[in-house]
Formats: sequence, C-alpha cells, structure tokens
Amino acid sequence: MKKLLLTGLLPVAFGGLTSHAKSVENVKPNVIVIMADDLGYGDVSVYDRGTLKTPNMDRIGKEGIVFTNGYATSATCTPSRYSLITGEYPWRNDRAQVLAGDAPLLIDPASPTLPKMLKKAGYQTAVIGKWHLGLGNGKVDWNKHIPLNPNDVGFDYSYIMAATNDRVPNVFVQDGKVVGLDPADPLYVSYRKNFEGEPTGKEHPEMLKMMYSHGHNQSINNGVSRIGYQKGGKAAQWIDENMADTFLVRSQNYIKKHKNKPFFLYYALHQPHVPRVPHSRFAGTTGMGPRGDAIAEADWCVGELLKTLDEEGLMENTIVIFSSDNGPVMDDGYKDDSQEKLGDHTPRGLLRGGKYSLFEAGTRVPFLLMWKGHVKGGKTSEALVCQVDLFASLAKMVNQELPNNDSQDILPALTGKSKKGREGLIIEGLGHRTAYRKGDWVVIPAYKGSKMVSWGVSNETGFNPTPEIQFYNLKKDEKQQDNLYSSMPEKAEELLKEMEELKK
Ligand code: NG6
Ligand code: CA
Repeated sequence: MKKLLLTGLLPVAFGGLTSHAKSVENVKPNVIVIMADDLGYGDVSVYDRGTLKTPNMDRIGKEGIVFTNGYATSATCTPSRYSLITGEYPWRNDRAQVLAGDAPLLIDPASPTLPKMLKKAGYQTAVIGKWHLGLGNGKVDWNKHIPLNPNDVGFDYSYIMAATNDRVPNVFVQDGKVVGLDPADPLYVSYRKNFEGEPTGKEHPEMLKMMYSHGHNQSINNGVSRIGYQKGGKAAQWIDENMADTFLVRSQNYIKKHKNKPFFLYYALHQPHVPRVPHSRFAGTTGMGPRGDAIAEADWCVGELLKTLDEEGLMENTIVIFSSDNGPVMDDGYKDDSQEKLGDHTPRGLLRGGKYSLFEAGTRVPFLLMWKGHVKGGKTSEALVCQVDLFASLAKMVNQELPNNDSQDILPALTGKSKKGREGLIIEGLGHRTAYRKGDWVVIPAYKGSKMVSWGVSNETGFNPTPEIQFYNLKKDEKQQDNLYSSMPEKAEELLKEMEELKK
C-alpha cells in the first residue's frame, strides 16, 4: 500500500535500462497522444503505401509498434474525438456529430473522461490544438470567460481552436478565454446570418487567396473564406500559416514546464484538414500541393516534439501515441489541387473509402506507439486496436478503476506483449451509420439515403448507401471488392445481429 502511494506521488524513474522489458502495469509514464486531422492510412510512409515521406511520424513506428489494424471509432472528427476522451461509442450520443464552432460542450462535465481518470492517478493534463467537442452552453459570449470548456472535462490546461480551421471563430481559446482579443473590437459569431458590412467569400472572391469549391464561402479571414460568420476580434484571428508553430511551441513549453510530474498531453494537430495553408517553410516543398505540404509540416512538428523529449531526457518515461481522427479526403471544400497533384501517392493506402465512409479507409488510420525501454521497437502488430480503448488501457496501466463503457483494456496488445487486441469493433460513418468488424470480417448493413457526391466526395471514396448488405473478408480482400453476402448470408446476418445486440 505504501509503495502504491509513493508511485502516485513521485515520478517513476527508469534508470539503468536493461534489454529486459519492464512491467507496464502500475507505472506512470508521461502520455502524449498526437492526433492528426484527416490523415490517411497510406499517408504515413512507415505503412509503406504512399510516396510521400514522413520520417518523423515513421520514427514512432520504427522505434515502437506499427499497428496495421488501428481504428478511430468514426469517419469524422467530433464523434471520433468524443470516443477518445470519453471511452464511449459516438452513436450513443445523438449530438456527437460534426459540430459547428458555436456548438455547446458535447461532453457532460459529470461523466468520466480519460483526462479525469489520469488526473486521479496524479497526472497533469493538457489539450493543445484542435478541440471540436463544443464550448459553452449554446450562447457563448466570446468576449468573456467561456464556462464549459476543456478544463471542465478533465484538462488542467487547454489551448485550442474551438472547432476546425474551416469554421468560425478563427481564434484560439486558452483556458476558456479567447487569446489576444482587443476589448475595443469585440468578437461576434453566428452560423445563421452574416453581420452587416462583413465581406464573404461568395460576394468577394477577389479577396481570396484560396478559392472554395463547395460550402466554405462565408466569413473571410487571412484570405480564406470559412463556414460561418464572424465579426470583430480582428487582433485575435489566426493566421493559418502560423498555426502549426503556435500549437507546437505551446506543446514543447508544456512538456518542459511539467516534466517533473507525470503529464498527459493531447496534442491535436490541425493538419491536413482544410483549408491547407502551411507555413512558407513548407509551401511548395512536396510537389503535391497544399495537402502534401501540410503533411510535411505536420511531420516536422512531430519531429520537433520528439526532439524536445530527447533533449529533456524524457523518452524513456514517455509513451507517444500517434494516430488520426479519421481517414483522408482530397477536395473537402477548397480548390487546392489535392487530387490533381497527388501523383502516385495513395492517402488511402490500398483501402477502400475515405473520410465520412464506412469502408475501411474511413476509420482505419495510422496508429503508432513508442515507449523507449518498455515497448520493444521495430514491430508490426495486426491486433485490432482502437482509440476508444486508450481510456481503459491507460487506466489499467496507472492502476485506476476500469471505466464501465465501450473502452476495453487492451494494454497487452498496445505494448506489444500480446498479438490479440479487441475481438470486434463497431465503426461509424457519416450520420451515425454503423458497421461491424469482427476478426477478419466486416459487415455493412443495407442503408438508404443520398450519395455523398454533393459534398465533393467522389463515388469511389465516399460511402454510398446500398440497398444490399455488404460482407467482406479483410484478410483476403483488403480492398473490399468482393461482397460475400450472397454466398454466406447466415454468417453476415449473425454478425449484424451481434452488432445490434452490442448497440443496445
Ligand atoms: C463538413 C465540411 C468539411 C469539413 C467537415 C468536418 C462542408 C460541405 N463540408 O461539413 O469541409 O469541415 O465538415 O471535418 O461544409 S472534420 O474532420 O472536422 O470532421
Ligand atoms: Ca478530421
């Protein structure tokens, strides 16, 4: 008991490492979750699929484990991040769908969360980067302290953009307060109508440095029109080119300042989500247009963060997890040549689908984990692992009560001690449509509804509802080309039933 108490209070030291891997239970290493935004399974070169090079992301996989069956719970951002933080499937909460920038806080402050659990275990907690889980109570006054922010669901420190880089408000919010606001120029936000006299992309395309393709033609900031309207707060509005540095420097400072006690840092990158406006140091460097350049910038950020851990001597006492909130998309609202300049790069890897889709590339994402001295590097794991499981798995690691939700303790798989992860996983496409993966099988129910071409998402990448059930064997048919439903309907129906049971 005494020993237990002590580990709760003191940072665990890992001196004198031997080749013998150490126990991964009842220890308190720092935990850093780096979450990219819309980065595909094939965008990270350690997966050996595309042609873009991501040496720094690769380092995490090479010195740690490359998971080839790592998933987000959903093919869009808000629901997928909801699962990461709460350990709950997103379709259990009706509101857990792509949120507007002025949407209220999605997570109930009374509910258990991953950062709260880690706090109980003695951790300091922070989120830096993209939030997109709502703020306030639905009537936010952006000029005052915003109650109901990340600090109310378990983060001691938060430095965030409210929603996405293509949505208003285009400001950063630190611990519930808009950063750099000039009181003489108050900020107003609306998703219903424009403020008088404020230019929009639709009416003033000549003001734009990047043209929209669908939607995204409302308020203009930094030569880019967005979703939603904003007025004022000019001094606080971000410059997209600097966003990467802003989040990186704050993350590095956080690490340096909090290294003497265990910390949990959720570093939520904004790349390569639209609008893709990387810093001039990266613009034009990949030949793949803004999407490729934004990934190069994100990769550099990852490298700089790892360098900080090296320099501060924290590598052996820090778990680094790298993943993406959902699969890739090319044109997601701006004419940025992402498709045209792709060359033979394959953001989706060899998988079918993409962002929004119930096919594999929607939710199967890059998933890398390193923990020097504790997790044997250079491994590839086929275990079925999901971001929703970090809650229970880390709870197990830090000796906290396991949550009573959808999160499963798969710590042995995550740390390479076991080849077995989850048995099954319910994945979600747009609009809370679900499919069920179990072992090598995946079943997609028959769905009615409209195609997604109107979103600019092509037939091939988007998910088109089909009147028939789809049933694939991912081991034999990774690309999901051969629908086996008609040849083995009983097996497919059995899994469908199982999914419905699990959803109850
Ligand atoms: C969609 C936007 C898309 C993107 C997405 C959220 C349109 C037509 N499309 O509504 O551009 O912002 O929401 O992306 O407006 S996510 O990664 O945060 O889920
Ligand atoms: Ca996303």
